Amino acid sequence: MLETLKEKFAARALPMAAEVKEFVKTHGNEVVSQVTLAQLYGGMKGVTGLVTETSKLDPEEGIRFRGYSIPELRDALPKAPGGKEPLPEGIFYLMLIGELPTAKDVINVSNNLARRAIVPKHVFDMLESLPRHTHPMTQFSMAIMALGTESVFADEYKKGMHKRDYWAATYEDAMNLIARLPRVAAYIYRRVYKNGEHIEPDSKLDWAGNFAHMLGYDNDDFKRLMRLYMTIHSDHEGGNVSAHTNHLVGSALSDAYLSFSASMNGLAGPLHGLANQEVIRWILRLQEDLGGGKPTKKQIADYVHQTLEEGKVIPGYGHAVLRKTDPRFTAQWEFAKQYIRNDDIIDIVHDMYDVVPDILNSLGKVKNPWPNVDAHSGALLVHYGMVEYEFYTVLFGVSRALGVLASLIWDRALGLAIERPGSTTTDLLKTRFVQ
Ligand code: CMX
Repeated sequence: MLETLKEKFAARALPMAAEVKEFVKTHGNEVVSQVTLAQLYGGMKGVTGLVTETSKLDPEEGIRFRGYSIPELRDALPKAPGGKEPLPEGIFYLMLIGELPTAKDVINVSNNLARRAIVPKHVFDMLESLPRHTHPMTQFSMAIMALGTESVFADEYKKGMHKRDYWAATYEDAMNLIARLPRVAAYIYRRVYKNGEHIEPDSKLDWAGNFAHMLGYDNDDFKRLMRLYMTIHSDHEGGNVSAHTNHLVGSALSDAYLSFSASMNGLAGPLHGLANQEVIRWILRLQEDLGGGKPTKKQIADYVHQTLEEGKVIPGYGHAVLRKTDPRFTAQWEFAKQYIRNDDIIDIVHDMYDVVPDILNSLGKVKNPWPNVDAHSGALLVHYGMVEYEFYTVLFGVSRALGVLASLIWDRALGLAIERPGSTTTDLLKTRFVQ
């Protein structure tokens, strides 16, 4: 009989939980990382303070999911029939199980998600009660909270579940949530921008293909883009704001809906996921200021200087960990090369790559002058007609669910403790270090 995903996970994670317990018992006093005073004030960057099994970020090379880089995964993960881009169900399987899936494994995940994809009516009713101009990320986060009425974990906890069963209830919540998010996100998009003309799901399509369909973009290239987009945005190790928030809130045994909604509130910040809308807003304003058309590199450089003089950041550039061009940026550039010709906004994104890093370097303080994932994604969406940039972070959020919810299941299986770092005060630090 075919092993289900849940059984496969249990077969892998439960023995590992026992190993980890032993590992901590034997090596618990080893020092992993030290903290300087500057790091206390500087967002703890460079301090290894978390365990996240699903992916690991290297500052020079970028993200690896269970050891596989993005170019390797574009090759190795199963594709939709006739397609060239990986199916995101595959990266979810990889992050959860730790091994590359077969095509059959991916179909099983796809079918499993399709069966779970029913969104209760009260979620749509709640969305309808909000003003249409409510930011899509706020609507998204609130809809996730409304979906929480269905939490298996909260229900079982109330009934007195044993802690060895936490992971299984979290698995159910995570799968239900991943299954339902595209429907909720598409509903928000169609409600806000398409006169509430909603599109029924097509359960024969894969998870990302169906998402594209419900958004109202049925052409094959957009479906390809969604598969790539949902794959590359899914995870970025554990310390970024959305992943860390999900883990932190989840560590209090808040269910997956509470944790993931909190995670999305972090993603909605302009220094994190909202940067994808800010990039397009920045480019559109530049075009508008110049009276339309394509700016020269000199005009782009002038606008970059002006933005910096106004005390703002250049969205899509820089990173807290990466020190090279983000491979997620490169994957999108390659997609553009493969599928798109003659597009002004994409040309501007590419021209910015020639202009921005030197200017940021010249400031002498920016640690990474290179583009991140958000520098490119909006331009691809605009190309296919999705110009409503305030929606972009919702797409990022749907994808991010794959990584952070796979991690939450692992957190529960490994029995990770409530997170509670210590804090201190400036006075105490001064007393200690200033003579
Ligand atoms: N434009 C202008 N200044 C920048 C900059 C940028 N793109 N990136 C960094 N800097 C500045 C910082 O604001 C900081 O200035 P102050 O010392 O005056 O406060 C200085 O350079 C040092 O910052 P850093 O150590 O290089 O960067 P951080 O780790 O503090 O911040 C990040 C990282 C991503 C928040 C920052 O690079 C930034 O604001 N980028 C623009 C927003 C963006 O694209 N965010 C998306 C990141 C990817 C994602 O999470 O989705």
